[in-house]
Amino acid sequence: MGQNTGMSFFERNRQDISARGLDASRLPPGQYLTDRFPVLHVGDIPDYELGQWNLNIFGLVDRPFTLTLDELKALPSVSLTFDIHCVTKWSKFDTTWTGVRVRDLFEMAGVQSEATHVMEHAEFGYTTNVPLADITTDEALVAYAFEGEEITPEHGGPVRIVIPHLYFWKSAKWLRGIELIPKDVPGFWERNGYHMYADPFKEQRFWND
Ligand SMILES: Nc1nc2c(c(=O)[nH]1)N[C@H]1C(S)=C(S)[C@@H](COP(=O)(O)O)O[C@H]1N2
Ligand SMILES: [Mo]
Repeated sequence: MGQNTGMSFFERNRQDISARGLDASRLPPGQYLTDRFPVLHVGDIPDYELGQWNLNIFGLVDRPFTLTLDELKALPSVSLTFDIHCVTKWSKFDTTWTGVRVRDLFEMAGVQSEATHVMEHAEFGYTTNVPLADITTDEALVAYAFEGEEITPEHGGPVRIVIPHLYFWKSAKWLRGIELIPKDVPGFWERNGYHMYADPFKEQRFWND
């Protein structure tokens, strides 16, 4: 063994990051940096007709509401740049997303005091659970643009969630609803062995991590 340098793909990748003048501590343990943008999901990509998509904010809120895409885009928006980390071990630095802060939508809805978590609901029944505190950060967005362009269908367009500080399965593509709930309930991957919280810097990939 050890004919080569002895360095693994992951070690070499981490060294390349420093060689490029980037801060390698941005890369969580067990991850590698890619410049590509892999496409990852279960099932089909929805094919929306114009005007068909909408978003429901519901559950433990005083004023549940539904937004069309035009209504969402008319709300105050921000463009933010951050790193994303998929549990299948790829990370991508400096991705820029435009959208509405989730907490601004929640302010419109009036979140009730019993709400502690949310369930994100996406097309075809994909769900993922997140604590309320983690989806109401400065960075958590209901995003409708990536790098200044509409989000392509394979990356979750017209609208997806982006929560950069958790593994990327917590960022539902083809978002259709955000439900405020009174306790933590597992979503799709969480019922199938994936971690309830999913902090990439703690490598919370699976149930017992
Ligand atoms: N609706 C939906 N959203 C999803 C998924 C999915 O299967 N369905 N996969 C998740 C996973 S595991 C990842 S890594 C990211 C991938 O996003 P991307 O294809 O834009 O890279 O989407 C997340 N959001
Ligand atoms: Mo993922």
